[in-house]
This record gives sequence, structure tokens and C-alpha cells, in this order.
Amino acid sequence: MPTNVSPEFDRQRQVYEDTEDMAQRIVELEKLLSLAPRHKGAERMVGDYRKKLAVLKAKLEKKEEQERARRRGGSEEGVIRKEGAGQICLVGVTNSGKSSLINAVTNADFAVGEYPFTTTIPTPAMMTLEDINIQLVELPGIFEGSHEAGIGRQALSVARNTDCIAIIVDLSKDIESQMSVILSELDAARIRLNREKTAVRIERVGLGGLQVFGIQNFEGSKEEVLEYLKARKVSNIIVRFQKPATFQQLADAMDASVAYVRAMIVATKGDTNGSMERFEELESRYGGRFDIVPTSVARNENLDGMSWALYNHLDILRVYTKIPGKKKEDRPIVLPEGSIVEDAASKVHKELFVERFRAAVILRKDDKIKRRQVGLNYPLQDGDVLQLMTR
Ligand SMILES: Nc1nc2c(ncn2[C@@H]2O[C@H](COP(=O)(O)OP(=O)(O)OP(=O)(O)O)[C@@H](O)[C@H]2O)c(=O)[nH]1
Ligand SMILES: [Mg+2]
Repeated sequence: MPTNVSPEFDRQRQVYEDTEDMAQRIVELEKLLSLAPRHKGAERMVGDYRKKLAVLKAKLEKKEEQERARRRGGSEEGVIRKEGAGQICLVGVTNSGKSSLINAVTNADFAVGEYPFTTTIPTPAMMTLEDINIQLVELPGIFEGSHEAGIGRQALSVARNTDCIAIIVDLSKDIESQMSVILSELDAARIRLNREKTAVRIERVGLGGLQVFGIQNFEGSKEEVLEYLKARKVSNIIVRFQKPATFQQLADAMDASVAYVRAMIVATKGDTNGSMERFEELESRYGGRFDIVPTSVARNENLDGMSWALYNHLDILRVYTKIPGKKKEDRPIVLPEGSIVEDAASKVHKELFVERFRAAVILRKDDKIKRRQVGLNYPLQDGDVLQLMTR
């Protein structure tokens, strides 16, 4: 049916059809609709344009949402898949010796260079410590404004989701200029370091489903937590109740805009001139806030000490299961600190085990009571040997 339209409407229709930019297209379409004839014969055409407008608006919202997520660092791009018992990100200015350090404690062979930005993307390697593997990730050198630049933003989004940040400080160069750029860039990326352990720690992960640890610290039940997470359409997450926590504290912890990450300082190039004095300066300024470990790759000094310090900052514990009459398992179950027998049991056999659980016996070397019979709520310690008994 031919629709009688005004010449203004016709002109505007041409403008709308020629406009490519989505936001502008919406503006032009709204204007077009305001010029549309009101009579009955035009209803169908107006209806079609209204539908187009709704679709355009939905697309624009979606696009803006994705851009916001990218700015927040929530996109998949540049994310390193976590492997091993924990992940540690090395964050420092360029040339501070990050690759050399990783090469010294892993089988990796990262390029080492005197020139800046040898490492340009987040790069992982695996460090074996006794019976567990810890993933070390070198992030490209941090510089002023890196939280706004492409590679810097990508690096900081990895740092946001990591288990621990190792701040790398080069003892052959000025301390304060390194620390100030590192701390201010992390802060600008809304990453908070070593804040008092929060009651609830949230870790967003790529897979693994909904995992809840330390439920005895929560005022409600595990089912309640799972329902809440499902209602928020979260499909992969780790929730750790590290201290007595209320429902409100759980909700606050779910706010993704600020990340709380454990951190320590690794000082490198302890063999260079003036490194002693700079280490003392580092200690006096930052020793209160961070544990600081000096190293030298050139002299192969304190690399073991550094590795264990990193392990301690992961806040994890190792538990070895054992069948009565047999040797304990060689490979530990790794759990967050604060975990209880139930957490270990559900890692062994998922739900089934918890249901059939009768009792557990914990064997501790340095304990007065060598064999402790305990229930599902009993807190675990690093090195515990655990016998689980089922009905
Ligand atoms: N004297 C001394 N020099 C070191 C030590 N560790 C690393 N270096 C030197 O420091 C320079 C930079 O080392 P890298 O390991 O490439 O540093 P990086 O932090 O990975 O650097 P980018 O990836 O380029 O940001 C190289 O010339 C190394 O030889 C050390 O323990 N002592
Ligand atoms: Mg490097």
C-alpha cells in the first residue's frame, strides 16, 4: 500500500539509511519516526521502524557492555589458563630480571635481554616445588600509564585474577621510581595488595563450576550460597570463606570492580654495586607492608628461599589421603587455607563421599595426638595425612 509521506520524511529516510554508526543510526531513526505520518495507512510502516529501533538499541547496549567489560579487563583475550596448585604473577618494570628469575627456577627458556620489553605478552612457566607445581607468569614490564595501554591493560587483567603478585624490584636501580610506578599502576587498575585478609575471597575462573571452601565460616548453608551464585548467573567461581562471614559480606565480595590480591616483593640482582644499600632502603620503606626476599640469579643466591616464600603467599595447604595399612598418596590434594575435612572429602569423590562419610582420621607428625579422629567440619593443616572412612 503506498504510504503518503512528506518530503521531510523522505529526506530523513535517506539520511537514516546512509548512516553507518550505530549510535547515530538510532538518533536518525528516532527523528524519522517523529516525522512519520500519523494516519492509519502508515501504521504498519511505523511499526516496522519501531521494531528496528528496539533491535538497534539492544545491539548498542550489548556492544557498550562488551566494551565496558573489556575496559574492566574482563575479556578473555590475554587470559592465561591457570594450571598447577596456584598462580603467581611477576610484576615489575622492564629489565628488572623477571625472565632470568623464571628461567632459574623452572625448565623455561625465556629470552633475556639488556634491551627493554624483551617479554611482550604474559608468559607462563611451571615451577615444581617438592610435590606440587606452581605456575609463574611473567607480565610485560609495567610503565607509567600502562593500565591504559593495550598490552599493559592485558597484563593487569591477568594480575587481577591471579593468586599472588610478586613485585620484582631491581636492586641495581633506583628503588623509589620502580615502586611508585608499580604501585600506582596496580592501584589504577583497581588491584589492592595485601589488604587485611577479607572474610570472603572470590576468584573468577574459566572452568571448574561453583566451588565453595570453608563453609563453616559462613552464617548460612552451602545450598544458600549455590542458589545465590546461580541466580547471579555465575557458572564458574571459587568462593573462600576465610573468616566468619555474613551474607552481606558475600554480596560485597562479588563486586568485581576491585580485586584484592596477596603480594610480596622479590628483589633481584643482589650481586650488583650498591644493591645492599638499596635493599636496606626497600626494607625500611616497604618492609611493613610486604615480605621482601633478596635474590641474585647471577650468583644463584636465595632462589630456593624465594620459591618457598612464594608458596607461603599462596595461602594453600597440602593434604595427603591414605588408605589404612597402606602408604600415603604421593600427590597431595591442594586446598585453600582454612579448608575443612569436608573440602578434602568432596575433592576426592565429589558429593558421594560426603554423603557416605563416617569419620576421618588425621595423622600429624608434630602433633601431641598422633591420630585424631575428626568430623567433616575439622580444619586442616598443611601436610596433614587424612584417612577417610565411609559407611
Ligand atoms: N647482575 C645481574 N644481572 C641480572 C640478573 N638477573 C638478570 N640480569 C640482567 O638483567 C637484564 C634483564 O633481564 P631479563 O631477565 O630479560 O629482565 P626482564 O624483567 O624479563 O625484562 P623484560 O622482559 O625486557 O621486561 C639482562 O641483561 C640480564 O642479564 C642478576 O641476578 N644479576
Ligand atoms: Mg622478560
